[in-house]
Amino acid sequence: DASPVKRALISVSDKTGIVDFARRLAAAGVDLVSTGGTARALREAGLTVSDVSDVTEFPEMMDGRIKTLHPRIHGGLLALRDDEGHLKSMRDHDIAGIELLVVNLYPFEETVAKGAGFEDCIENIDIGGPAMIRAAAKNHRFVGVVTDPADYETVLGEVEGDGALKDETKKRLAAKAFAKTASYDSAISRWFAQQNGETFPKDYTLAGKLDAVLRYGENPHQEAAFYRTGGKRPGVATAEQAQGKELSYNNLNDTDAAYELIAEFGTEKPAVAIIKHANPCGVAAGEDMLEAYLAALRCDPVSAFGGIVALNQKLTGPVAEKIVETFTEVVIAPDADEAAKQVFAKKKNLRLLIAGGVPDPQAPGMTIKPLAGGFLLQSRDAKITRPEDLKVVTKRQPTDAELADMLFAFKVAKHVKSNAIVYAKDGATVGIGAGQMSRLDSSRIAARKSEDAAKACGAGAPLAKGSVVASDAFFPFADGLLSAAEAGATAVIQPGGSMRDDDVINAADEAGLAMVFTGVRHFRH
Ligand code: 93A
Repeated sequence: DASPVKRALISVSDKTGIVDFARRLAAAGVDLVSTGGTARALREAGLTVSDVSDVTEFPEMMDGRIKTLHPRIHGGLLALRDDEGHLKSMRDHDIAGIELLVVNLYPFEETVAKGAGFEDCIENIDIGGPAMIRAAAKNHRFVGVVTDPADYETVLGEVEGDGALKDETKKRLAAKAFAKTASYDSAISRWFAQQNGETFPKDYTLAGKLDAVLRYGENPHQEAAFYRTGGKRPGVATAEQAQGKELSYNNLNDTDAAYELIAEFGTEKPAVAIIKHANPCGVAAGEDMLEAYLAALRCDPVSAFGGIVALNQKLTGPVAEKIVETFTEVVIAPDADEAAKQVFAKKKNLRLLIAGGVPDPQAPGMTIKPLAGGFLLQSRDAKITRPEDLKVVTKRQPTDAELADMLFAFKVAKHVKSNAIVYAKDGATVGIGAGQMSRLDSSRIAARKSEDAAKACGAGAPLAKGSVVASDAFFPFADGLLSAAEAGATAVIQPGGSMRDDDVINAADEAGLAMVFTGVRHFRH
């Protein structure tokens, strides 16, 4: 139904670009009708606009709560132009058709995000806007509905062309309009449930905005896309890509794991993580970023090939020079200096992400895991272990150096898939065992990795000699612990809480180990 656009109703909170858009509509012969603030803005720009209140013959009232909620407006949007009965109603009740609706809603989410009070948030729930959007979208055969300034240009192109909107355009705009009202209402419902103290409302709706259709998913035969949920957490979703190839599904997943891990270290002192398959293969923190990178790389240089590197401070030229010596897929940092950018510019494929900041590891948030027929929702693991949380359970007290390494290793273990075992020494991992079904296997793998690393860097003994070991959950038996001692660990950090804690503590005492309990478990799957 390519009927010409004769009348447009414009009612927008975000007035960006609206004057130019309206001016070109008017020039194409379209009559403009607007609500108070929008009409004012258009008039100030010299345009001729009718007021909605003149159309409805009702003033805008109740602080603007009632503006467009009127049969003259909704009839004009909803009437089927090929239905005799509808046309008769229009004539009988003096309802004129509206062929184009341009609306963007009261900024509810923005109001919540800036920390406004309850009443202010409530007032920013738009009622008339979504009602009109849904009416126009339902009647998309006859009405075009624009809810996104990004569509202004397409609409103008068609109206300035033959005066009408194409059917396929109206259909596309209608789908977008319903997505808009759905995500608007889902934000309100989640916020409202939260106000009532419900963390998990009866119905949970999640809305995202398509950021990119990816080339493929985890594997080439899977389709995939990346959606933004509007969260402001600095990281892979909000970072700017300064250079490099398009990010893949696995890149995005791994880079997220890398940056969330690096967030544990704040920004005060340099820290580096190298990630493969969403697990760290080397992590180091220290006084100097270049040394930290080299220490992280030393842990498992074989796995680091094709890895993701995350830094917690600005990437500089000398560090960039070292990174490009190993084939690397993605580098993410809060910032990068000119020298670093120049080094990377020579590696066209290398993706550089500038995140702007490092997220707060303690910030609340939710994580979602899909499963057949539903999804699991949980609050993110925002738990931090501090020195005062540690309980020494062995006869031997840990040394200061052991303590520092234990806290470091436990931070890393939190970001290793379970079962996680992490050996660390001098602020660097020296062996990581991830994702095994038995803790003993993770322990053995981590120990073997420390032997491989020693060979690779020409060290005389396995790097785990004289290290500390962290476990993401308690050792159920003494065997895992003893295998760590055998590998060269002198101190152990673990949550504790096993039925056989006494056996494990005795074994530690016999082996001369120092051991601390954190009381906190960090499973990650
Ligand atoms: O308070 S409302 O829910 N009641 C209405 O009848 C109504 N009609 C349009 N809000 C309503 N609107 C919204 O007003 C629009 O969705 C738009 O966001 C805003 C534009 O107001 P103004 O033109 O006065 O700036």
